[in-house]
Amino acid sequence: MAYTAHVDTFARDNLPPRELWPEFLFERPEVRYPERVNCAAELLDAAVARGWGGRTAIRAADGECTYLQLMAQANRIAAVLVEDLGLVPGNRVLLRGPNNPMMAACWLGVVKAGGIAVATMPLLRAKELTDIVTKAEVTHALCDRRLAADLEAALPACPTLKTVRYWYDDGRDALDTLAAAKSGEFANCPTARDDVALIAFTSGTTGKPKGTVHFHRDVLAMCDLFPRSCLRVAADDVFCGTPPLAFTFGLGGMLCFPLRAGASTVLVERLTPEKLLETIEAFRATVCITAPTFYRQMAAIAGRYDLSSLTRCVSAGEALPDATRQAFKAATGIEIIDGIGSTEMIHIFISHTPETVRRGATGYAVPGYRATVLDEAGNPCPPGVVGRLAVKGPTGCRYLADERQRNYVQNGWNVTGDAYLMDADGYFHYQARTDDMIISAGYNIAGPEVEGALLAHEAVAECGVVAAPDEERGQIPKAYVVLKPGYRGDAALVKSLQDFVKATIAPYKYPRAIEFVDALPRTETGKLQRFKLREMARGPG
Ligand code: 3UK
Repeated sequence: MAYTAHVDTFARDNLPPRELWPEFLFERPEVRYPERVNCAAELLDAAVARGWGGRTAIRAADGECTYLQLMAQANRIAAVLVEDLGLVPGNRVLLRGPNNPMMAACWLGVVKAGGIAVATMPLLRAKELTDIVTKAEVTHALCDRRLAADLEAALPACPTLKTVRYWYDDGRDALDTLAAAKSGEFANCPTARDDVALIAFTSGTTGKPKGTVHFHRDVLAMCDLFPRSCLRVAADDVFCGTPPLAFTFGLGGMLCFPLRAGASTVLVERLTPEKLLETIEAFRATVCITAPTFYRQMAAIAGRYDLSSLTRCVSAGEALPDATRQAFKAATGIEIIDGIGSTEMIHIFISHTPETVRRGATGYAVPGYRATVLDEAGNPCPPGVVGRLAVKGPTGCRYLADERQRNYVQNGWNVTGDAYLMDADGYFHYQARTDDMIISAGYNIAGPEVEGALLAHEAVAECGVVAAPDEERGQIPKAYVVLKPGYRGDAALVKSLQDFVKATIAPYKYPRAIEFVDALPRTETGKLQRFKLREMARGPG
């Protein structure tokens, strides 16, 4: 039996059977970690030991804190969990809050104490919280006081969850009060590199949420590959952006990547494109992390802000249309770094540097990962042929007690559910989600390609293209279009948009139906909710 620091073995006991794990690659020296390692201690105590204690770790509207202060606060929270709240290593701790310094300190504190962080997004409601608590048998919860209502509403249906404490609260039992009584010193739980550090739930649109299990080594691996080879983080970087810490895109980009490099992160709640631009200007941020829709909206107004500090931008969560890349470059001079990641893989596995960008491609396999495109039989497709994207590397999919493990992991490959083609130079070109392909009169049409064409039209602010049922063709591509200010959605504009698409891509792909809308349905992480558009396209009944 391998060494573990976990006393509560629930998470380990509910890992998929070994034969259903993906193949892991630990060839690169960066991802060879000692057998005992605590990733939160690596991000804080090791940083302080390196002499970074006085550097700024977190910046926020109401002040900033150094690495030393953040470590002390995480230590106090860890001490509260272990000494006051009875946490034993391996217990699952629900975290619920927007991106703010306490949310970050709580994540680090839980992991230092050997707990398993189960972070949840602010918009989740009682029903969704109940599903997560039940599935992960969560025992403790730390929650921002302002988000108490939905958690309280979930509690009666959550028998395993016995201990809840609130932060940004001055009550006698509040986390802040309990933490203030602690010294700021804590003996980190000596976790194994293969002990579970977090369970991240997917923001899937159908079925029960899936819990993806990640080890201490996985957190370090996400920090040591993409951020070094593609983003090239430096110690004086100032990060800012939108993805929630509860989304692994945000956990990495908004917290772990900067800490791993001695850099700092700006944590701001509820950002809009305007507020993100203000934040970049006010904090002189050097790195921006957000989703394609934000870049598109920011491009239109970027001229009003001083963005001279900004040097790198990362886009992930959904495909970055080339029209958005070009608009943002024209407005700011910055070549966005696109990257595809997933909750299952924890972070980005295909990307590029600003210099190695290729228009229309997501990039190449991040060093440390291998990627391929598989046909229906599971064999690699030749270059130029569309198939299913498959990857392997030092991180990979392990669902918590879930039958769907067999869908994501096939023959050792992580199969992400995306249709891609690889070109002769090893660049990967996104087509669509495998199950989102529009099949019209026998032709396969990828909605994102039609969207890419529409986005280059001067009248289009945003759009989404999905399958609408059609008597004759089975399905047709239907576009939902948000217009820029000053344009009117009439029949003439429909015709002009259709002609525009026909002149840009293969004419059979043009949107045979177009509907103008005020906004598109999106998730908290900026993803277009295509299933909602498909429901609209099916019409009532
Ligand atoms: C899609 C992309 C094209 C793709 C994520 C970075 O998005 C993240 O995780 P999720 O589990 O979704 C994964 C799916 O989203 N996708 C993400 N990025 C891109 N499609 N181009 C992209 N650049 O369908 C993928 O399978 O929510 C992203 C880091 C961590 C993450 N968890």
